[in-house]
Amino acid sequence: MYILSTQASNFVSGVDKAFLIILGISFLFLIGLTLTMLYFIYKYNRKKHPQATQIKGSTTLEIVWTVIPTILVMVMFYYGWAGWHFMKKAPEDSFNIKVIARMWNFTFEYENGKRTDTLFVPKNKAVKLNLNSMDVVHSLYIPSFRVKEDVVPGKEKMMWFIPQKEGIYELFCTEYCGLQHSYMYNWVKVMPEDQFDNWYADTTRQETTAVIESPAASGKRIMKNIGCFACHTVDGSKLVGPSFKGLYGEMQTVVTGGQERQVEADDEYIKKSIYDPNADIVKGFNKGLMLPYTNQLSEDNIRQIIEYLKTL
Ligand code: HEC
Ligand SMILES: [Cu+2]
Repeated sequence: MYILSTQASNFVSGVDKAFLIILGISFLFLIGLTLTMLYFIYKYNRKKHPQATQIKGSTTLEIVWTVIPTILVMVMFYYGWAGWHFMKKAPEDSFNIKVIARMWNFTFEYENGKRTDTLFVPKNKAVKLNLNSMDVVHSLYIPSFRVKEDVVPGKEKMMWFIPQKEGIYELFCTEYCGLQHSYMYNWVKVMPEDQFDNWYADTTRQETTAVIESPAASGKRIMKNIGCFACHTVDGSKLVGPSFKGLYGEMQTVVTGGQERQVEADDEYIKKSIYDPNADIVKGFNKGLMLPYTNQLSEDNIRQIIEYLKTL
């Protein structure tokens, strides 16, 4: 249960307090109303109380049931507001990270150009996430930090927090955003500040894993991380997009500007399919579903992807 988890961020205590107070008030009412109901069933049942009495209003009662709920609602409002209002303003010296949400993955981009699929953050430092969506409305949720915010295309949104405990926490999309919505599931890794600084300074490693691997293996990992397999398979079955099985080097029928034509699936074609997917549409598939990856994949990445496709 998240309620019992530790103070993973500066917002945990405020949110949990509001939650427990509201839960507590709800429980009091549940118990109080149930007991009153049972008592009335007993007291006013037909045998004991055969003759119904007409009651013509009671000012005292009316005042009581207006004033008490108003106070309770104001108490709930107060604690809710107290826990929430400072979520809306990040400290000036926050560490900025750009979040890019798209169907169906999150990418985190750091100011020095580092780009990852796991959110790495330093402990005890204010972190501000600038939220961007490339397509539809997503919502970024980190339950252990008690933060959640919609990611809306064309709108500047942000969230901030101070991670307070080392560890790995869940992060996911909570706005149903299409077929593979459930793929939008990642991790937040909180590291001590010196360890984070070392990780951050090493810009030679773009990706999250540090293992040495073949270009084809890198290609596969990049595709997995960035979410290509949400729409493409490697076993010949169709999803939203064509399967990659046996694609490399084969002739492919595409529609270019309304004209059908045959092209060889070579390096150029694959690169173009990734940077400008809507130029040539594979016959039998829909235009506009795959978005250009121009800002997210370097030429190196594309080379590694091609190496992987060759193995299929
Ligand atoms: C939202 C779904 C979606 C995602 C995510 C996606 N694609 Fe696509 N892709 C498509 C669709 C649909 C087509 C077919 C229409 C077209 O050609 O644009 C396609 C076509 C392609 C083609 C041409 C395939 C062929 O058979 O000729 C390649 C190559 C490709 N995608 C690579 C990628 C790579 C690499 C990624 C990840 C970086 C990716 N796609 C992510 C939907 C997607
Ligand atoms: Cu989403």
